This record gives sequence, C-alpha cells and structure tokens, in this order.
Amino acid sequence: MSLPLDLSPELVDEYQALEATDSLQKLEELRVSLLGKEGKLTLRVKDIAKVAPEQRKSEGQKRNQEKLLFETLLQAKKATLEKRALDARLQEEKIDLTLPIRHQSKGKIHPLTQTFDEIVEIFSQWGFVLAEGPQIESDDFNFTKLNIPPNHPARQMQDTFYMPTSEDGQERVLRTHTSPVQVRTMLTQKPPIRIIVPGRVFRNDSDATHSPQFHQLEALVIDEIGKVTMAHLKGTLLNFFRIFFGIDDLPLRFRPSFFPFTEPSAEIDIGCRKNKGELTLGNYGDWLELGGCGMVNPLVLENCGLDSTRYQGFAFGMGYDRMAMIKYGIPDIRGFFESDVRWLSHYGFSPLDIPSLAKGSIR
Ligand code: FA5
Repeated sequence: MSLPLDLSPELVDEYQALEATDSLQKLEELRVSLLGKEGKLTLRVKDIAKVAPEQRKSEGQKRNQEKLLFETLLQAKKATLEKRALDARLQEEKIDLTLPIRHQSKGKIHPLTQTFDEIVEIFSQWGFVLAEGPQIESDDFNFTKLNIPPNHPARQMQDTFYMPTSEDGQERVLRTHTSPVQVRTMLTQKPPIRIIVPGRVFRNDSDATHSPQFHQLEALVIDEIGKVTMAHLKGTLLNFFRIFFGIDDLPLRFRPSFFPFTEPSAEIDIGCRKNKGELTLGNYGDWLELGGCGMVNPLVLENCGLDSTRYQGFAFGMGYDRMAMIKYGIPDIRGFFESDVRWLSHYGFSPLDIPSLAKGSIR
C-alpha cells in the first residue's frame, strides 16, 4: 500500500502503523485508538465545529472520507491477517496419513452388570417384574417384619452394619439381604406378585469368597393358595440355573434349612465337582451352595397385610457375585469392588456381547 497523496499529514504515522501491523491483537488496539469513542478519527470528526467556518465544509468532507478510508483499510487488513492465521493453522494441522493409529482404550462391561443383565433377561421372559429398595433400610423391614424380632438369635445369622437412627427415631441398617424388598412389595401390592430383586447388600464379612458388599438375587411369587407351590419354586430355580450356566442336565438339590421368613426352608445347592481347587459344574455328585429359599412364612404375609388363609407363595435369595465367579472363572470376590482397570479389561465384556443370548439358550 502506498501513501495516499492527499492524506492529512497528522494521519501519516497511523497509516504507516496500520501498514506495519502484523497481528490481529495489535490491529484491534490500533482500531480502538483511531475509531473508538475517544479515537483520533472519531474526535477529528466531532471537533469539526472548532474549524474556521469557511473551511468547515471541505475539512468536514475530508475528515469523513479519511475516517471511511481507515475503516476500509482496517477491515481489509483484518481479513488478510485472519486468512494468514487460518492458513498457518491448516498448514500446522495437516493430517499425516502415514502416522500409525493411536491406541484407543475401549470401555468394558463389569461382570456383575453382565450377570445382572443375564438374570433380568431370563426372569423377564417368565413374567417377573424388576423391584428395588433402598440400601439403607429400616430395622423393621430388614428384620422385624421378616419374623426376626429384636434380640432374636436369628439376627446373628447376618453380621449387620448399623446406621445412626433416623430423625423420626427409626432404627436403620445397611440392608443385609434383599428380602426387605419382599416386605415393601407386599405392603404396596396385592397378589398375584411375581418380582425379582437383584441388588447390593452389606455384611461385616471379608475373605476370598465373602465381601462386606455383595449382591443378592431375590425372588418373590405370591398367589392364591394352591397356585404357587414348592414344586414351582424348585422348577423355577432348576430352569434358571440350567439356562444361566448353560448346562442342560445341571442337578439342583434342596437341603432342609431354617430362615425365619420361610417355612419350610431350604438351602439351594447345584451339582459340581471340586478337584484340587478347580470347580466344574454338572452332575458329578458334589454340591455347591448358592442361596436359600422356601415358602413364605404365613407370619410374614400377615405382617405385610396379606391374608395368610387366602395367599401363599415362595421366595428365594442367592448371592449372584458367586454365580458370576463360577460362570466366568473369577477366583476372588474382592476383585469385583477394587475398580482396577486391568482387572476389568481382563474379566469385562464388550458391550455387544450377551453370552446367554448369543448361545440361544434362553427358552
Ligand atoms: C439370606 O440372605 C436370605 N435372605 C435368603 C433367602 C431369601 C432365603 C428368601 C429364603 C427366602 P443367606 O444369609 O444364606 O440368606 O445368604 C444368601 C446367599 O448370599 C449365600 O448363600 C451366599 O451365596 C451369599 N452371601 C452371603 N454372605 C455373603 C458374603 N459376605 N459375600 C458374598 N456372598 C455372600
């Protein structure tokens, strides 16, 4: 750009400064100093009244034209500098197709989430509805309504974490099992009831097969007397285990037991072989305990407002961390809760991998 011949001498410095500007920031500073509220060109136009009246017209025109000239030059310079900056960036960010691919770590589904999904998949096909309850539970729902009164020795079966009493004076615990959701359901729904409750529970317990937090799968089925029997309980469990573990002749054994909330009660065992620390499921004569079950105690039905002369039903509860450990060969329960990404990348699942469905074993 060469100097316009008729440019007022007092603007020559600014003109040259504009020419020399090589950054957008400096250009903006120059713009403000010229065209801002107190800018030189703004004031020159404003101060036209101070010029002698006979020169005012021509001087006014000149000052306006010069202001316009600088506005145009500033805009043009801005466009040039912006284009230059963009070109430099494009040059810098040019994609190099010869570079090797950068490693991208993919997330994995936690084996407990996978197991949860498989359980829900199976039971939902049989018409069970998913139910939930709070992890901080009232002593009343966790124990008393389930026929485990205060100071009853049965409370010692479950090593409980006690919580501070709530503001309304309610004794509270970290739920030791998912069975309080039975109570919550019966208090709010009329039979027929058919629910499963997979959820986290807590006990003061820790070794390779016991963890202070673990997961239980609870089920409750209630209907009119005669419609839900112990045979249905056994059939449901047998079919569930066979589908879940993918073993068609997996045997199931009921071992007489005691739970205050079921009568009669049984421990649930499935067939296996234990050989030098290695566990294989199947019809081999050994047994592995997975949980407890029974027919809902009529006292529990009454505690929850159901007429025990009209309704009966079954319930079961088992640890599904153990089921996941067995199915997926995970040796130590504590790994589930340690949030170690290396562990997860080894034992985790790809989001699209649902083995029970992929094998077509849902019937
Ligand atoms: C119960 O918790 C009963 N509520 C089950 C039940 C429900 C019986 C409905 C009848 C009707 P139990 O305390 O045995 O029962 O626990 C059930 C299962 O939870 C155990 O068999 C075991 O698989 C699992 N379990 C118990 N404690 C732990 C622990 N600390 N870590 C991991 N799994 C555990």
